[in-house]
Amino acid sequence: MFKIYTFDKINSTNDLAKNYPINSIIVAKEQTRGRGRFQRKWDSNKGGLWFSLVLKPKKPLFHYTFIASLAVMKALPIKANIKWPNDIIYSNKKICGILTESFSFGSEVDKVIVGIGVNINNSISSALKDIAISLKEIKGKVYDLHRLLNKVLSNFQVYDKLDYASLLEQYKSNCYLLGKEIEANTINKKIKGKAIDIDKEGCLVMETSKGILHLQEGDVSIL
Ligand code: BT5
Repeated sequence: MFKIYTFDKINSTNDLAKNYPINSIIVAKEQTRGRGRFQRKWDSNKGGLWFSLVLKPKKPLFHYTFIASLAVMKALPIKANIKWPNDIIYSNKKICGILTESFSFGSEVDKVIVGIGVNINNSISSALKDIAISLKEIKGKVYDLHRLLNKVLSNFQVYDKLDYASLLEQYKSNCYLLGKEIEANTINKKIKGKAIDIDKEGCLVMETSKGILHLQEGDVSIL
């Protein structure tokens, strides 16, 4: 039911996706302006899997990030974990990042764009070596991007059908932060504490010296 459009080199699949109908998949072999959250740069040279899904908004945005996280994690032939809110991690390094956005032309949100970037056969720049990893680096071989894409898309459809309670349960049981001492960097503060749960609104629940805290956004590292 998805229609796949592939491009050689574009700015960002999330940007191009805005102009495409619901159920389109925009794939780029290379992105010149791949984006992360807060307009951060996402390295997207050849060999990686860079794509966006155009979906009809049916649920809160963060549900799509949870669905995509599980879909990618289960499609990879390695034991990867989810790192709240939008990463897939292998041996403490990021192999995938997800950027979920909504677009409206009138007063209502009419498209959800789920952007997924997975390091597969691409080389990791020296600046990111300590925090990023590719599947090729882990397994020592090259993978078929089209096959992996299809696997992610079919997994996505499976997780999309789950009710939210089951989705959250699956997400939590694969989220490696839970039970660990962490430091969270949010837009305006740094917080240390123990990650204990993810609540119904998708917030990370932390136990801190000042009490229980529900974090809506942030970058988290394990202490
Ligand atoms: C993300 O942001 O992790 C979301 C990345 C989404 C990328 C996809 S690719 C297809 C679609 N089109 C787009 O333009 N974007 C989406 P965030 O959590 O803010 O993480 C960004 C940070 O990850 C950067 O500041 C770097 O530290 C690091 N980073 C950049 N490129 C990376 C890469 N290829 N692999 C791992 N880490 C990377």
